[in-house]
Amino acid sequence: MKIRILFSLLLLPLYFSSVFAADTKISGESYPFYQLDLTNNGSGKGYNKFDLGRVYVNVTSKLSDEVSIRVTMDVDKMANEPRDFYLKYAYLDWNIEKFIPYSTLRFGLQSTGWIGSMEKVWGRRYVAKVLLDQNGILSSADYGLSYNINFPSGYGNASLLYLQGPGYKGKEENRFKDISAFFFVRPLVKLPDFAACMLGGYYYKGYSDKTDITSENNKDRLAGMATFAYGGIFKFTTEYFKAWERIDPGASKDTEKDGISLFGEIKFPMAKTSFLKKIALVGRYDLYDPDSDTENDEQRYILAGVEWEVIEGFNLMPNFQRTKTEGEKTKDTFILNALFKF
Ligand SMILES: [Ca+2]
Ligand SMILES: [Ca+2]
Repeated sequence: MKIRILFSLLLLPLYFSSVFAADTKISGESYPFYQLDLTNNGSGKGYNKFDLGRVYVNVTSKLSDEVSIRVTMDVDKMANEPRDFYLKYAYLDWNIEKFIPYSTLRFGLQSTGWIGSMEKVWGRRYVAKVLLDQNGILSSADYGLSYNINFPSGYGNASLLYLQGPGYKGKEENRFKDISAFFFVRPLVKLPDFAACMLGGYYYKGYSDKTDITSENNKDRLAGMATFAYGGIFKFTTEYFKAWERIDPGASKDTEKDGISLFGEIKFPMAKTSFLKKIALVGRYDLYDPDSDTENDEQRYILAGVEWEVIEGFNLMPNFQRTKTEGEKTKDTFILNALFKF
């Protein structure tokens, strides 16, 4: 008996320290690529480079069944200087299911929601940003507070956010805060072949990030999406957004922007060879209008490629990308994108 008590006492500090340490995990992703320009528009025909689209390092720690913390470091695009890590996320999740069913509160520097969710649907952030991120319509992360619901049985999720506005790379210059809400539903989640079908909607009521603004200096966004998927064979998504903004103090009217992104993939789960099972044919078409009052300024973006999941955590995707702004020359690029994920 004495031995057993002594043994327990000896184990006690070990037990506590291991509970604390064992639930801290490190993960990350890096997006290396090789790019070759095929046209003179841009850096010139034949220009080529090796680069990294992004590097993320995540540290997550579960303090208890209710409380967890995440810190994510990020590295930005290549410039003529060392590539420094900077902060992307630093937040605490507090699961409050005991008080309100299916609910979690999140405090700190966090995802603004829509872009991160659309990245999961697109599934290839290592190849290209999603529509609202690519065109700088929204920051993907910001400081604030959010209330998040996970519907039971995988039917979807919804969030309500109270955010600073300038995003994770910016600084607050005014007294205004932004409010945003979004939802995603998977109505057919119980039918295995159609489980990935989904619908989503997003609203962002925001204000300009400049100083000396009034409540007229809005930065509002509305977005919606729909995915149709069948049997792990094909998955097609359409995303649309509209934005109204009056960024400069003294501006007399809103600038209206809108855009649409169509993308899809075809896979071969029925294939005889294991190689074909890991291949996806991927295509995407975006159309973005930065100002509805200006004619002939629309931007088109086309992507076509073949993705090979070599092993889980290592993908290769050779692809062709075309960008074309109305009235300007076409820019064509061949890119070999890779995903390293751990
Ligand atoms: Ca603000
Ligand atoms: Ca236009």
